[in-house]
Amino acid sequence: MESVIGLLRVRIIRGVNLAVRDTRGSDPYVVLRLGGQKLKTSTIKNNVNPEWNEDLTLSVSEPLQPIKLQIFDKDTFSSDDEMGDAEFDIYSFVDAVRMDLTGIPNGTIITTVKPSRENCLAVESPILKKDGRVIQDLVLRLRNVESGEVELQLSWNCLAVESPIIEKDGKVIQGLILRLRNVESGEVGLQLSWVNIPGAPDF
Ligand SMILES: [Ca+2]
Ligand SMILES: [Ca+2]
Repeated sequence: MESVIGLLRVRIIRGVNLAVRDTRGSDPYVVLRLGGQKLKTSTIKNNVNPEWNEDLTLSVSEPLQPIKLQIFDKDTFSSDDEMGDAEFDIYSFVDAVRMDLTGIPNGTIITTVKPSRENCLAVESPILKKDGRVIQDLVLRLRNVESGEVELQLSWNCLAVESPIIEKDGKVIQGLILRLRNVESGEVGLQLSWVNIPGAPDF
């Protein structure tokens, strides 16, 4: 039985020295997979050192599974070319998220994941407290390709419990309980709903 424990924000920062899959460059985009979820970034044209700075949000369940990353070269008249892949786990990150970090100053490194044969890390990956939250910086070395690294940053959102989106009385409603940051305790419950304004354009 799976249970959702939170939402993981994966910031895809940049790719470095990615493989060439066209005559000159490549048009790279990143695909992330976790369980049945699949998310992708936009495509950056003709650049093997692309800067995406895009956030992709995955719903994380236990038992924890590894997150798979692939890069492709977008092609118009043929199927997209593979530019390597990598995977990473979030055990240490989730452990850090669950710690009580009250009183720990911003900038403190909570733990560091070291590169090994079992992971795709190119360099040591610090997990630290920053702006009252836990983040992890990762540099992944791509496999199954001649070159390329990808830089990512993980962070956890503030949901204290699962946030269901439901339909009630013909309206879509989302209930949220937010855990407050930068303070020793406190949660706030909110409910979002949508109101249609007569005469507003449909979208
Ligand atoms: Ca190509
Ligand atoms: Ca291409």
